[in-house]
Amino acid sequence: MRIYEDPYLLQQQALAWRQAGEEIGLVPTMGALHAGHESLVTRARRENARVVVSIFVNPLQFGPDEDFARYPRPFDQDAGRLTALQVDALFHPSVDQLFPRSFKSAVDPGPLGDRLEGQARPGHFRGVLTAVLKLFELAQPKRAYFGQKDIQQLLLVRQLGRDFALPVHVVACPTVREPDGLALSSRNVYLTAEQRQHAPVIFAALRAAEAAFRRGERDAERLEQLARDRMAAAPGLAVEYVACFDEIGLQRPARAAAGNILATAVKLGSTRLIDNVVLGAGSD
Ligand code: PAJ
Repeated sequence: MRIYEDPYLLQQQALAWRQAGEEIGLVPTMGALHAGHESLVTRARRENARVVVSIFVNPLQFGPDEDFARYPRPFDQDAGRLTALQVDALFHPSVDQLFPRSFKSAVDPGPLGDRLEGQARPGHFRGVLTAVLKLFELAQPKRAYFGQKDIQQLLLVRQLGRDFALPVHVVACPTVREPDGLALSSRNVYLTAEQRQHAPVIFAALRAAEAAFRRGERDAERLEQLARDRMAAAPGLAVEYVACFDEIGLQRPARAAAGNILATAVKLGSTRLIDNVVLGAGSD
């Protein structure tokens, strides 16, 4: 595995691979890699001649009061994991290399970027899409891999691809979980032992609402309330939102239907966690 810090060296390598007819799979990450990230990399390895993984804690997508400075950055450990997964190129630019002072443009995600996560985190998706578009241009992927766990991000990257006719197939990968259901996240390390003990209620609540859907409940608001009630019992957990929405307009459906998403954001102490399930796809 070769490590690239200079964006233009990575781009030259990517263009050379493409010219040689080798398809590139890209897995964008912010590092602190866990089995969720690894599942994306493993899939990319299976489906492409070349695999590029980026590790870049993107300052553009963090709010002023968020955890940019303290976001975990265990780079050597991450590089070791990626070597073992037979990644061809690890792209690890500095902030100045990717977004130098001369950088002025930004991708406007449009109205869907202001809903849900975007409402809670103003400017977040503008920062995400700006970084993702630049990563696409540098790594020249045929396929790019994104986790279902960040469902709104996945949908907005899909929209970016469609809107700008990007020649990239955006591949959605299922959420990888701990045995007790907690979705893997680089932010789980922030949880105290007690918070960690209560965190599985997030997925349990979503799954309970999803089970109600499969038993015939079609009132989207009632599904949301069911999940909220289930989480209310957990000490120290504050629900930011529970939202049932369709994959296209991110609007609450008049009647919930299979394929709709039930998503939540909660705070356990100062740690913000998100999760979601697809209605009609659950198991219990
Ligand atoms: P990061 O949070 O590091 O996540 C990188 C990718 O891993 C995302 O596509 C995310 O959805 C996926 N992922 C995270 N946890 C997962 C899990 N438990 N199961 C499956 N996939 C999971 O998302 C970002 O970084 C950034 O916003 C980025 C896209 C890199 C742009 O800066």
